[in-house]
Amino acid sequence: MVSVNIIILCVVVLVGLSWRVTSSVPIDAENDLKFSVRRDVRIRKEFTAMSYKERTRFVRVYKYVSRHQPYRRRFEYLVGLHKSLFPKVHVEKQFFPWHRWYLLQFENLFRRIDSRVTLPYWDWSIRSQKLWHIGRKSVWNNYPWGLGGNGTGSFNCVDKGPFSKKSWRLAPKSGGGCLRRKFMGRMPSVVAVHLTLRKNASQFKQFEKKIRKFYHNELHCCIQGTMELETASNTPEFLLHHTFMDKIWYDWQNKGEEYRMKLADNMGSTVRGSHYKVRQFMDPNNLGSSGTKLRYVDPFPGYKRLHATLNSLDSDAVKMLDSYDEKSKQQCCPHDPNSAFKKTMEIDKYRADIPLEVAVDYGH
Ligand SMILES: [Cu+2]
Repeated sequence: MVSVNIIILCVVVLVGLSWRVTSSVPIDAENDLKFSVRRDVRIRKEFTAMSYKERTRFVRVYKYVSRHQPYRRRFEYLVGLHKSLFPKVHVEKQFFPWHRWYLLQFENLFRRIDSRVTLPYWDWSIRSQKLWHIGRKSVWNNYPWGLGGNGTGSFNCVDKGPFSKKSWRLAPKSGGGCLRRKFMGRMPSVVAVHLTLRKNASQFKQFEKKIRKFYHNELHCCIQGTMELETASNTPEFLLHHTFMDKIWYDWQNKGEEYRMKLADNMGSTVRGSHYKVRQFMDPNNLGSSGTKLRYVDPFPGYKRLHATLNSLDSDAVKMLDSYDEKSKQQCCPHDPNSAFKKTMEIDKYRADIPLEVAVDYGH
């Protein structure tokens, strides 16, 4: 009789325990332990090459973390960090390593919910002509595996999809309110990215500048809205864009040993906002000296072959393959001081409008 009671007690305790585990971590808790051995290799894939299931998982975890404590506290801290360190981490000596560290912080946070999640990247260069295309497979759609689409109305609020103003909002630190987008322009193609990757180890400065000041800035400007602000890291597209910037650096680093640890500045300085040294976030095979490895999967199987083929042509011939003219004045980021000033005024107007909009739309 005693043993039957013990068995019943054990069953009750076990059921209770398993309920506790699944209820405290609502998404895929059982996989957290099962996949923990893979934690030290971060395989990042191109968003549109991922299955709908994988994409949905990312979107769900992103939304969960940004809305629920205790994860939300960390999420908002990271958003605030990008804002407060903004001028310091968008300079040559910090840009690459700092953002590599920063992306990893988000990834680590998401993996506390589901350890199968890694950050996706968006290779906008392979569809530079159809950047804002809304479709089942595109980044932009209203399915559970999409990031929604363009903003509408006078505030350019995203009003449909997983990040619609009804189902998701920005952190108070970012002014609260809806996610804003106002798509414009287009981006350079994979041919331009190829020419950037061609830069040799002694041309690090040019390589880095091209990515930071052109590719990086340009997409922020072309999406406009929330992506133009210092609180841009409050958007899912920020992660997809920056992970792509990191992937280009990764591809360049993998060209050879002499590329791996290239940085114009000394690598002994601190990765801002962390206790790491810059040199600890250079090597994709040993992030933070923790043994964690970074792996980017190409957007399609022939990607390396494409670059090898382009490599066999001289750069003038390659340039002719790209219809995007870097010297044209049609870029999204304003270059002449007048339009840059106008843009700043516009952004300030956005900022000023935020509290009103929060009050009108959400009632708190
Ligand atoms: Cu940034």
